[in-house]
Amino acid sequence: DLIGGCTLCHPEKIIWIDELDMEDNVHQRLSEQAQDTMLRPEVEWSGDGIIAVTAFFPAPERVAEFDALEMANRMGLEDPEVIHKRVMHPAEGTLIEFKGRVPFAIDPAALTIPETPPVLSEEEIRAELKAKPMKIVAATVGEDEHSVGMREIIDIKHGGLEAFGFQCHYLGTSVSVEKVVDAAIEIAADAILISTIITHADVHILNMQRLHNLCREKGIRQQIILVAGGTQVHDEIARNAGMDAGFGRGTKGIDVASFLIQRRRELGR
Ligand code: B12
Repeated sequence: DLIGGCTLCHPEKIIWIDELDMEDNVHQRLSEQAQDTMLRPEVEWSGDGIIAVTAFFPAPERVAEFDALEMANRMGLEDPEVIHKRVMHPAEGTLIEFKGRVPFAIDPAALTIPETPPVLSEEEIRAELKAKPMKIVAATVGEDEHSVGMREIIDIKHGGLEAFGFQCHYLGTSVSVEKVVDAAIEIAADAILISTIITHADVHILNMQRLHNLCREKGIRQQIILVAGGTQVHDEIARNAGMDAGFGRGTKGIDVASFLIQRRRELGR
């Protein structure tokens, strides 16, 4: 702390370079912004309202460029401009980045922001599992070969459930829902975790419903915690499809571990 804190912690230490334009300069913009509680995106300067969009067009460079500008107009962006273009393989098309200003600002105070689910500390999870172990059965279901996400959630090397002391039985990829339920019954699992990434014909929803219904038919639904995850899965659609919870992109092992522990407490086990 030789310099007494950085300019991120103490912005008053920043010495702004004076600009020549009396109407449009850093001081002017910052003082205007200080009064403003509305939120705008930014690209060039603080709260300038500009967004940058990346889009791929299956078209040659020039067509893609003008297509992007037309799209920006129809999106209601002001002063649209293409800022980057890259022809991929000519048979594929062109990657375009464009920017433009959104003609509105959002009042953050008027937003409805749901609470983030509580995350327990690693120590608390480990201690609870040591006192009362928990077994889970996991698989990617149906014809789903996307195993990376599921492995991230359970593997010890990714800080997954194994790292906290959960006993994980990973059955592999493209496993039928029936097989998953049978395995859970065989080892008296506390929870079933399925990964369902592909969404063609809403197969991810059908997989979740099938799991819930099968557990009911086999008489284990009351005792078992059902969790689904995947790129297009989120908590609401998973609960509507009969799961106890659903997890999407960016989920970490500790999020799922926290949920499982808290759900078991709620169930009074
Ligand atoms: C790698 C990949 C593949 C690899 C998979 C290899 C493997 N062993 O996993 C291969 C080449 C096999 C493949 C094949 C196909 N793929 Co693919 N694939 C991908 C890709 C590029 C990355 C997926 C990935 O690993 N992400 C990284 C992980 C960490 O993220 P994640 O999967 O989202 O997982 C996180 C969360 O979702 C969540 N989560 C996931 N599962 C679970 C489970 C639980 C219980 C919990 C709690 C949380 C959780 O936590 C994870 C960690 O944060 C995606 C595109 C993308 N960027 O997502 C397409 C993608 C998923 N594939 C897609 C498609 C269409 C296919 C094919 C059908 C293509 C084809 N026509 O043949 C085939 C299907 C094959 C099959 N039978 O499954 C589409 C799916 C579209 C859709 N919504 O249905 C995607 C989105 C690409 C696209 N934009 O079109 N694919």
